[in-house]
Amino acid sequence: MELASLTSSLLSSLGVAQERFDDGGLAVHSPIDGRLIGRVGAADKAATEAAIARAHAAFLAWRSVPAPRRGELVRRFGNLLREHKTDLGTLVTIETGKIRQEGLGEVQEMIDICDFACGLSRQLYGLTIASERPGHRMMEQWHPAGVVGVVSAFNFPVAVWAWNAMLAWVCGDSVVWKPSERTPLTALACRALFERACRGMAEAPAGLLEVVTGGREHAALLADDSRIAVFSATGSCGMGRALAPRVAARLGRTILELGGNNAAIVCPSADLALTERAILFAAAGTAGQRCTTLRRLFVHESIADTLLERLRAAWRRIPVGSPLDTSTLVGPLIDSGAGAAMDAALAEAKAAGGKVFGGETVAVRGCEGGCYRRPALVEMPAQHDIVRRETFAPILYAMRYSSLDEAIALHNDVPQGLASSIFTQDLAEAERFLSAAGSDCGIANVNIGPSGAEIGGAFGGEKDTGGGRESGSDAWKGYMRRATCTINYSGALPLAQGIRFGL
Ligand code: UN1
Repeated sequence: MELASLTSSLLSSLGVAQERFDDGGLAVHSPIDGRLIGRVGAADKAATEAAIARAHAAFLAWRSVPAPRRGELVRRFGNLLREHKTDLGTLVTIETGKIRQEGLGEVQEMIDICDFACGLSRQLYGLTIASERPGHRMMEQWHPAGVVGVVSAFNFPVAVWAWNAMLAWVCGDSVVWKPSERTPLTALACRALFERACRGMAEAPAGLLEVVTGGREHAALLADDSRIAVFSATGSCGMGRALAPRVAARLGRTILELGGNNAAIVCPSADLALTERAILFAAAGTAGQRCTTLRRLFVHESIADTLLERLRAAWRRIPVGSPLDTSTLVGPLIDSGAGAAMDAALAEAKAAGGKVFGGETVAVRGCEGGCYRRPALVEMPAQHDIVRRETFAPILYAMRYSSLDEAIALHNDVPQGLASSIFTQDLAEAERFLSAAGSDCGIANVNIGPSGAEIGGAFGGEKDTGGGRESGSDAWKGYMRRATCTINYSGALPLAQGIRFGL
């Protein structure tokens, strides 16, 4: 079946009305073959502001609905995702080019965060604090923050939105979502499922989810609007640098999940078979288009020849092709611009003395308009500038090291600080890597690659990655406001710090 008609039948079965995806100013192309799969309407400034106003009105009602009832809405949405996992997963594959396994995995990640958020809706706990004054009690309360603006990227078009939206809803917030302009169709599908979840739940006001389709200027409208209490954005460091100051100018709150330049250190004692498989998934999976993709490899000099030879053999065999074909492991890049960026990075690496293996264009029959590249493995003599920058493509730079201190120093010597890993059987090495003087990233793993995190942990990173935390652990606190409350039941008025003040 043609991708356009497959897309249209998937959207219909997910409940999206035809006129929403076949008659708008924003053209959507599948990276699989570059052909048109839909046209959605782009919101103008007035429509964006009206969407924020509707979301704000929804927040005013939703904040007073008991949190476990808010969790019930998220539970219903999760059940619809279970029911439609295959259709939505296939749509993710068509719109982003990620392989079927990963498209399904993305929807599973949404289901997981629904379960997590539903449980959380009964656990939004605050502390009680011992007061220094007699007859006084202190406590913390967590209250809904307001409207959460979510700007999401093409590579995880629905899961990363879900991390934000599910927490926002159980926390009593409403959501205005600006999806990537390359992936608005999956956003429309999520909205249709969410509207179904809301039906039959009287407490759920209209406006809990507003989808604003468009480009950077729409993200800027959200950044500038003081009705957006929390601005959560995923994308490049450049995007974060452009938008964060706008939110800061109005003293708003941001949750930023920006670029990564993730590494693995492979120590002499590493289990090489396991390490090889982990590197393959982390570096070549999702065609190198995860923010957690493995981009730098530091291999101990004593095992470098062996490991690099094994990796080259694996790289040679990676099936590159249509992501709809179940034997494919690496699908297309998002567009030809991404292909050009990959070519430019490889040329720069070569000029700096890198030995490039792979990286060539792959012709895929029936997918001539897609941008397919074999993943590249580049052995670098040193951590050159090109290695320190994030190129959103499947390029793995490998370097040799002789001492762990040197490897950790090189590991941390990049602007980004998202995900990291070490492969070792030596407990002391693993602990050093995880210690305060080890990896400086928000995610640090042992004998697992840097990508493919579970939703239960807080997700995000340091330095140019932006410092935000989303998803599990206590990331929910970023979506609420904390009130410190002191109650005096003493009948007297002792002042804190023993201050005497009175006539
Ligand atoms: C991203 O690429 O923006 O840890 C998110 C992972 C996924 C999420 C990636 N769970 O690789």
